[in-house]
Amino acid sequence: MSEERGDISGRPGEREAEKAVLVSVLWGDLPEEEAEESLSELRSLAETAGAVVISSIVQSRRKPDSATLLGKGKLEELQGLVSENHADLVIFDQELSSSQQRNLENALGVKVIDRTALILDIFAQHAHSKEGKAQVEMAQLRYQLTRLAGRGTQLSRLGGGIGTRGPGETKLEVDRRRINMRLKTLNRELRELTRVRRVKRKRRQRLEVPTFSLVGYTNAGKSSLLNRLTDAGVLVEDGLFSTLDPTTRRVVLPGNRRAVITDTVGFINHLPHQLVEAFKSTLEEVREADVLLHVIDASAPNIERRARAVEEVLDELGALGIPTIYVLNKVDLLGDEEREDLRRRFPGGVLTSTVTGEGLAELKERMAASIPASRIVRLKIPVEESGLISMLYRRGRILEVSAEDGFYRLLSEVPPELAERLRPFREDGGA
Ligand SMILES: Nc1nc2c(ncn2[C@@H]2O[C@H](COP(=O)(O)OP(=O)(O)OP(=O)(O)O)[C@@H](O)[C@H]2O)c(=O)[nH]1
Ligand SMILES: [Mg+2]
Repeated sequence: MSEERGDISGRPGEREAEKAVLVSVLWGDLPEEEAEESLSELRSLAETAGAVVISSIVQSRRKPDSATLLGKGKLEELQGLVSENHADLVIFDQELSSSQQRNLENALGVKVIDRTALILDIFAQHAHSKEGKAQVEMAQLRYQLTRLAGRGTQLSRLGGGIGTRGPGETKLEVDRRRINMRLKTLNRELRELTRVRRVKRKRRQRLEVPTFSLVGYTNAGKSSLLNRLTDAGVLVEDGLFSTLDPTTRRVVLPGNRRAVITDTVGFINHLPHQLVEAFKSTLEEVREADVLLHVIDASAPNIERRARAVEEVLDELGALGIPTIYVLNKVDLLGDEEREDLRRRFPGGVLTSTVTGEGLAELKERMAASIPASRIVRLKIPVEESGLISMLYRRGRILEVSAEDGFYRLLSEVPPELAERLRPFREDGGA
């Protein structure tokens, strides 16, 4: 993470990184390992948002305290930690109701946010396109609306920073009437942007270029993979949610098969549903793909659980039935035994590394094999149709060519959709 990113505060002049204490309250029978992993993920999220994590507290209870989530003793411990370390903010791994948040802020005298607000904040900082910004702002405002009751004064008393920042340099709206007005405007803007995106996609679909969509947990290496398979030059970063805006690039697969690959926003456990809702238009790209490349960070802990989290979001998007290639990435970080184990657990997967280039050729082969096979056609094309000839060179493979009185005779391997378009010129009956 760069110095600059750590400094973004949403308020000019405010340069100090915020000091945060993390809190996780467990109840029911959540496995300890899962809770620990969740807390370490919360730490990465907090750091991505620009905070410095100074301490964390875990409490197991039979059931959560309805007023403050934490029990009385732990709350006192937390008060101590906050005042000793001059913490600026407390981040809960579990969702807080607005009254719990208010009670906690009153007891602690600092800003208190939950995991959802933290993720929304990161999205707000990483949104660049007009569409991305509108989507994030919409998600944030919807989240604000559900917890506005009596919190307006707190927000201003406890200052700005993480949890109060909107996309760009604006501070989040806290007034219900103004939020509703803003939501109307955003809705209108997003509808128009969705329309434009659909038109573009339709154009691609008319050309019948097969589409691959990169999906996966955040930080799995989706953008790195896009960069290695094409020359996209998409931002790659060791932080969470670096990519929000979808990027689509052309790729040439073995056999000279043309396709496009789309990179998009990554997923995470407990991805705020407001975000999935607001990003529906961006995520339509995923639903419309012919094949999904599910990228998995094979060096991460508990990859099955992460894969499941991704599949839950895919399900929500109606994209679960799309043929999928599992891409087990970052294998440069694994030993031989771990690789073997991985092959057993994901029998159909391709092991890759965007660092060493391992597995990328195999992945391209697999991608080519996953789209409809090309056809061999015999053609007789008038020499004036030079456009067609050059298209054949671009999109297919010429196996034989000869010229005779004003015609070219060709034997060519072409993708199925092109075979269809060449029907009038075919000498093999066009079957
Ligand atoms: N060791 C290793 N690191 C990798 C590999 N691929 C990507 N990375 C690193 O993993 C981090 C995340 O890579 P990205 O390509 O930004 O991941 P992403 O899935 O696009 O992440 P988001 O857009 O944030 O969801 C970066 O620090 C990359 O350098 C790999 O094959 N091996
Ligand atoms: Mg990315």
